Amino acid sequence: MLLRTVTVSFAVLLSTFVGAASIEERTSLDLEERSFNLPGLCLKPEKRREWRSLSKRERADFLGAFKCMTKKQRNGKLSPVARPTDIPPVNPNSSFMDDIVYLHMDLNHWVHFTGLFLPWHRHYIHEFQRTLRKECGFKGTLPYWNWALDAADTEHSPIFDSDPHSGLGGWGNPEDDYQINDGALGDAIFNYPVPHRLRRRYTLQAFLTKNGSPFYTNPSINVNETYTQAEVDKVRYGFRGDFHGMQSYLEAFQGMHSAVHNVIQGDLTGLCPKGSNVTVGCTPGPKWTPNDPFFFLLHGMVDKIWSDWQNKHPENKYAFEGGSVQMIQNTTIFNQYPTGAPPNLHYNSVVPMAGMFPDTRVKDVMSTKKGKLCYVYV
Ligand SMILES: [Cu+2]
Repeated sequence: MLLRTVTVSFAVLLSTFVGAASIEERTSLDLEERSFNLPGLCLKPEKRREWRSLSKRERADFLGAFKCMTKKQRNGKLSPVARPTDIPPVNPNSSFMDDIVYLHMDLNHWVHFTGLFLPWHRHYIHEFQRTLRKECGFKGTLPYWNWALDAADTEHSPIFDSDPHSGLGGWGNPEDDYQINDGALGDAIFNYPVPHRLRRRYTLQAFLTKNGSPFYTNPSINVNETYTQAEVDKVRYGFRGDFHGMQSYLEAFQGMHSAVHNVIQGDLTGLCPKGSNVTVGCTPGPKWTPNDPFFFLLHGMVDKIWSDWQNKHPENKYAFEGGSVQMIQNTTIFNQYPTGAPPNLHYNSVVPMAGMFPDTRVKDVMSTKKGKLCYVYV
């Protein structure tokens, strides 16, 4: 018992230094692995597979469960914690899925461009999978989208499939606010920021649409230049021991994560539906992006890249650092703190889920094969 107390205190002490640790110190944090002491054995990890390697039936299972969530009653557990002023209030006439989306809206400023980005989205999509199973009978495992396969010609990728049961649907109708009307979710209603159907608009020069924002220093590039296989490999095989560098590159305004959100536009990039604007509770941003099932496939890929990186070198495995305060007021301050300003996060920092899912701690999601997580990407 005494030994356990000492180990835990040591872990806490050690973890408080993570933010400012040098590479040598970070490497020494591998020691922490031994004190994680997570319950549960992961002998048979689940396999998360690329969308196209799923059978038609497996795709329909995922999309059917997703659709079921959009029709299911709220469970009453949503309890916003960050309460930013730039999102609409909770809509009592919304769905269980809408509450899961609201959770992402509520925590937008805490989980993007901070050290929580990777751990939070790992936990979020894992809990979403668990909820799909529990609430809507999902039998499978969360799929991911290897966007590099589609970098050359995203517009015509077979992943945009119209099948009413197994298809993710295609691009939206320009005459109708780019709302889609095909695929398994073509008629699903999403209530944030205002009730609407999913919208998608293929946009190769999406950075040009940012209205001269100084965060887009090279706005005329085609977004697909950033999510090629070579770019993906640069992240997962580079940045040895450098969590901060790896996350900064992956999450950059003109990096692959942002680019993939932006090439699809519409809900996935957080645009306001037609007819809504600031006066009816809509300011655009990475808020209701989980409306689109592509969000979960896309973040599966982000998580896979992190996982591949973690498995590449021993010093990557438990590397973690980052601040808790998003700094996107201007480019100068952002360039200083692309993954958040102090107070710094550490292994024991809370990964909040606003009542919808259980909160967890960073250390609980540092490995995909420890504690409550037990999966690999294939
Ligand atoms: Cu997000």
